[in-house]
Amino acid sequence: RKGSTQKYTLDNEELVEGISHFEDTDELQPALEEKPHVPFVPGQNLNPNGAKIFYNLLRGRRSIRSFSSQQKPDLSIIEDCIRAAGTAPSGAHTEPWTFCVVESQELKQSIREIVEQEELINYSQRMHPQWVTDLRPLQTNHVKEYLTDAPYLILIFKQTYGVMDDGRRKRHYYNEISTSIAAGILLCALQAAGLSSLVTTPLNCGPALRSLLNRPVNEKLLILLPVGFAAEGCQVPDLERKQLSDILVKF
Ligand code: IYR
Repeated sequence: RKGSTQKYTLDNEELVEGISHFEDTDELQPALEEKPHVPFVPGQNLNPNGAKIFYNLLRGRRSIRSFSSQQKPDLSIIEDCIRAAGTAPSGAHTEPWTFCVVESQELKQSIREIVEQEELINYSQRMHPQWVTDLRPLQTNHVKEYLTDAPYLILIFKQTYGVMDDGRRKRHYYNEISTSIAAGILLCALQAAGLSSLVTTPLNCGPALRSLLNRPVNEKLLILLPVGFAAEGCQVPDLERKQLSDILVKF
């Protein structure tokens, strides 16, 4: 029965006050169709320096907040990056992600209005004073010019469940971590394509942005990612990254 309390469940199965989204029927269906197993073909890129080359690419990535509104990469490049993101592993291969690419200036303006309205309240009321203090080095505030300057906004939604052809809901295991991994691969692909981005998670804006884009209720906004080229004179904080010895523990 829909609405019954589930005994056995995972953290991320979207329980609303103990009420499951899923029908409690006897009928079980595999998330993945029965498929034959085939021999694994390892990647052909056997360059032992591959990881060093990859690191050298990624160490140059910076989050930027000042985008050129003049220069616009081809949409096909964005598509290639999202294709790469879609190779991410996911719980039971449910691929629980949707990437919305916005290039309409009008929509970007509407998104900016929604975000700035909430961010004004976030900065002045919702965020702990320590949080606002911690952000000072980043020189951020509620004004988000990048939302209308960046040529593309990619809104990454996690699908909290899927909907099958017959209308029944399908469990999307680990949908948040799966979509986050896909987002990480997207950042790498954008960097490889010479593009810059800014990972943002606008507090309290998810439902309004989801409605604006006419996305279904099973989709929850995870990341709003402006993408493009840095504006001339774009500055970034002079940050350093942790050393390998600070992040690696060997046993
Ligand atoms: N979402 C707000 C505040 C903010 C929070 C964190 I944590 C940052 O690393 C940066 C900003 C904003 O986008 O301004």
